[in-house]
Amino acid sequence: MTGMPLISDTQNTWCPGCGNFSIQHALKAVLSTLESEGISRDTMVLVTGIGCHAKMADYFNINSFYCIHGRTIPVATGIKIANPDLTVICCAGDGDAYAEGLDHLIFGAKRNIDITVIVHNNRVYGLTTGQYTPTSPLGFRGRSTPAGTLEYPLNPLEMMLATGATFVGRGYSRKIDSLKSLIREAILHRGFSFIDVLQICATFFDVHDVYDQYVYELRDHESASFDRAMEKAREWDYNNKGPIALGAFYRAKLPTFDQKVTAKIISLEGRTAAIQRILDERR
Ligand SMILES: Cc1ncc(C[n+]2csc(CCOP(=O)(O)OP(=O)(O)O)c2C)c(N)n1
Ligand code: SF4
Ligand SMILES: [Mg+2]
Repeated sequence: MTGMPLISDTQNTWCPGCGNFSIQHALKAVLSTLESEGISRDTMVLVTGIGCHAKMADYFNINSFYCIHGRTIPVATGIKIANPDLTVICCAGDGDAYAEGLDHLIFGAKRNIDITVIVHNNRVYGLTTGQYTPTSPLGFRGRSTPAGTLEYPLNPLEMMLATGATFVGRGYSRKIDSLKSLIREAILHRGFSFIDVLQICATFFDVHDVYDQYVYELRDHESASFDRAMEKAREWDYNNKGPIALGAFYRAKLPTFDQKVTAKIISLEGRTAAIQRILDERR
């Protein structure tokens, strides 16, 4: 695929004004820069869930795995362990990552597997036309909750910090420059990197006026401190209006799961020999 445009010619079916366009644009810019810096496109893999966000797999000319709902992380984990040289990126939805696939998200963070998870958090099930998700605010009126939800939302940043993610950030689909820097840093981070992107769903949950009013960029923040990161993560509860910090909340360097697996369980030489044996048996 090297040499082809990064964006495929597949017909794009996102609604006009959808925040997915911005995330696509930011990811494209980052991948293109990484390619020009020597990371071959052949070593990049994009794993997506199911939902509007998941069409990223169709819209990029890159190795991709369009998996079932909520399962980006186990698939990405398998890919990374099978070939630790790959750069593995997941684009998941909020329904995908925080509902259907929540257990996988937690275990990905707990293991510190070296993958990047970008959650297109539009706080709604977009593809299935507007049901509430774990990050929809209390009282959200959607297709499945016409009288409003009765539940408080999850705070995904707090959860990711608590479960062991070594890079935790938040972006916003209308702040593309900071989103680009965040995505780049997350991809280059060794370990489980997680970005919650506040993504506008123009059709079912367009709260850009609220976000535009409350977002601000983190400055002079001690991102090496777990306690400071948790404090910042708790500043906004995904429900009430309040200051919404954007940027890298937490950065830590710890051994990764894939390093431990290759060091202790299957040596790279053993893996190559095993792959060769399987190939020989099939001939
Ligand atoms: C196991 C399973 N459960 C439910 C569905 C139906 N389904 C498809 S997309 C979707 C919601 C997607 O929401 P989200 O992950 O937030 O993505 P978005 O469309 O908002 O990008 C659901 C429930 C499915 N395809 N598979
Ligand atoms: S339904 Fe929402 S998330 Fe899906 S394409 Fe339309 S605007 Fe985007
Ligand atoms: Mg969604």
